[in-house]
Amino acid sequence: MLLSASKEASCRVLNELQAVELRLVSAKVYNKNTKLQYVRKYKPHRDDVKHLRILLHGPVGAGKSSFINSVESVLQGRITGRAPAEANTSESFTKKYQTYKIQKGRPRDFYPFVFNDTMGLEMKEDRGVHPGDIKLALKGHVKDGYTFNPASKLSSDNHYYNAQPTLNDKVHVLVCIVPADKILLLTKDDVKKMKDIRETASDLGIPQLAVLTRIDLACPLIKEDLKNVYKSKNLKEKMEKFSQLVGIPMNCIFPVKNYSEEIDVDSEVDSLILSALRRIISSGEDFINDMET
Ligand SMILES: Nc1nc2c(ncn2[C@@H]2O[C@H](COP(=O)(O)OP(=O)(O)OP(=O)(O)O)[C@@H](O)[C@H]2O)c(=O)[nH]1
Ligand SMILES: [Mg+2]
Repeated sequence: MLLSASKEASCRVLNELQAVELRLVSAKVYNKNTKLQYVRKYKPHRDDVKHLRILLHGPVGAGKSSFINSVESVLQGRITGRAPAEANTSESFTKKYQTYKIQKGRPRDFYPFVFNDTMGLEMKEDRGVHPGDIKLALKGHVKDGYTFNPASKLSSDNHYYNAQPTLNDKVHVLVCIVPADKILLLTKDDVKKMKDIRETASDLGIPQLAVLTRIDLACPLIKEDLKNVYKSKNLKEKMEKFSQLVGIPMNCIFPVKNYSEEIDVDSEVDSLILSALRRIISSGEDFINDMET
């Protein structure tokens, strides 16, 4: 009799626990769907803006190209890979300035935001993107297909120089992509280059955010389970360190795990990418609404 009463009690506790777990899972799904809906429904308020232009910059191998592929994978619900990404290169794999659009539904129907992929920042004089080119890109002066030349910035007589950029050619959000596992390896010069680009963006009033990639490689707890992202002290310390170095506030730094080796999309991976994307879009939208022309 006693035994069955305690059995009943433990069954009740188990059921309650399952109910709590179910509520947590549905809250998470709801949260992810809310972010997804925001992105799906987004349309620039201004009629003269066809799309938000999001410029990615950051160290070599940080995951810039992978981030574009990851956003596309989240929005298409399957792993895609148009922006070539490369494992283990000491030299930047991306050489060309390229705009990436993401298909929304039918062919030629695209999301009203585009990404510009750039070559990685590298300190050696003759390697890596010239910071002057990033500054020109911010103002819309660089045309698609331009091959970065680390030795010198794009000159105004070059075929790829856009002398009269429209509102759609200009950059509306600058995103610094940084690898969480290499924050401690950033040199003074790396930081100086990033700050310098940031200052130019600030002068133009362009909002700036940071995406911290490779969080799975930076913290074993996160590698074990991505749900640990907000529990990881290790990651928090790295975010704080980066925030101090470059001057980007903590609430403008988004940790993500890019799709790198997965063959299927995953809800936890999607959720972090969508948090970053939603904020990128809302910052860009605020900026274009404040712009005069
Ligand atoms: N595990 C893991 N690997 C990642 C992540 N993001 C990127 N990678 C890997 O890191 C490597 C470099 O990624 P890319 O996307 O090519 O980096 P990039 O910034 O475009 O590099 P460059 O074009 O060479 O400047 C690739 O092998 C990616 O698969 C991540 O979040 N987690
Ligand atoms: Mg790249």
